[in-house]
Amino acid sequence: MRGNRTAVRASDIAPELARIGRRRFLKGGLSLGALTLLTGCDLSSHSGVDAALSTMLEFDDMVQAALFNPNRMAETYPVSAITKPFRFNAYYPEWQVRIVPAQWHLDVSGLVSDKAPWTLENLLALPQESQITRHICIEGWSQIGQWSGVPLHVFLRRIGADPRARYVAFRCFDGYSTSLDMASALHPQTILAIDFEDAPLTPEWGAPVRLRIPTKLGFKSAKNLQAIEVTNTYPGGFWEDQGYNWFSGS
Ligand SMILES: Nc1nc2c(c(=O)[nH]1)N[C@H]1C(S)=C(S)[C@@H](COP(=O)(O)O)O[C@H]1N2
Ligand SMILES: [Mo]
Repeated sequence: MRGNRTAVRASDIAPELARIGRRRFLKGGLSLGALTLLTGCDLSSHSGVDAALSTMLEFDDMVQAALFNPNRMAETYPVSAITKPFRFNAYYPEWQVRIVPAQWHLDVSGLVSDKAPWTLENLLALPQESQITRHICIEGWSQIGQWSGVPLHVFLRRIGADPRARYVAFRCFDGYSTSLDMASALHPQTILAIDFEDAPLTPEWGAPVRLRIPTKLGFKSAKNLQAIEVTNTYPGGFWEDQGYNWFSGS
């Protein structure tokens, strides 16, 4: 991140602006680029938001740097930047968080040569990587966290996934789902996270394994994974099926 833009967060934006952005984003199926351009236009015609304009423009830059370009790396941060306390989000309240099923394993299906399910132990035996990145929720807030786990490209190669397949779909044991294009799935910062701040993920943060993809909006970072499928059939997802922009990152 450049200079004074480091401090800009989605949460700095007036709720009013965030609402405009979200509405357009949801209803229009816009890319993030188009969304921010349009919210920029909206800003100038919307009364009472002039003071927030420069913040919003900087937010555009932050989002550009973090999300727009799938070939670029998302910004990484020092340990001191980690957000405390970390914010929980799901389509249900925190008290409804489901515990990890006994006999948990990660199912693998579709265009892969090895469909054997994975235990946590098997995943921990693969190369691990740690990253401190910003998680940006479409609701208009962001936070910096530290996740460690197996780079998804390592896992996909290990199971013999067809890299020419279009999609990688994720299903979670809380009923959630999402999907990625193959290029984003293979991005070096896309990981199957197992640890959160150097301790095993707890159920609310996605135990035992969650997707963590800093080049996309937060809803793509599926928690509590149950199954991964490599496919050419558009998989959609929980929020995608309700109108969230599918790509949500560039
Ligand atoms: N399984 C599952 N994963 C999920 C969700 C969910 O409801 N269920 N919500 C998504 C959304 S919208 C966000 S912002 C992040 C929140 O992650 P956090 O609780 O670690 O902050 O999880 C994402 N992954
Ligand atoms: Mo989110």
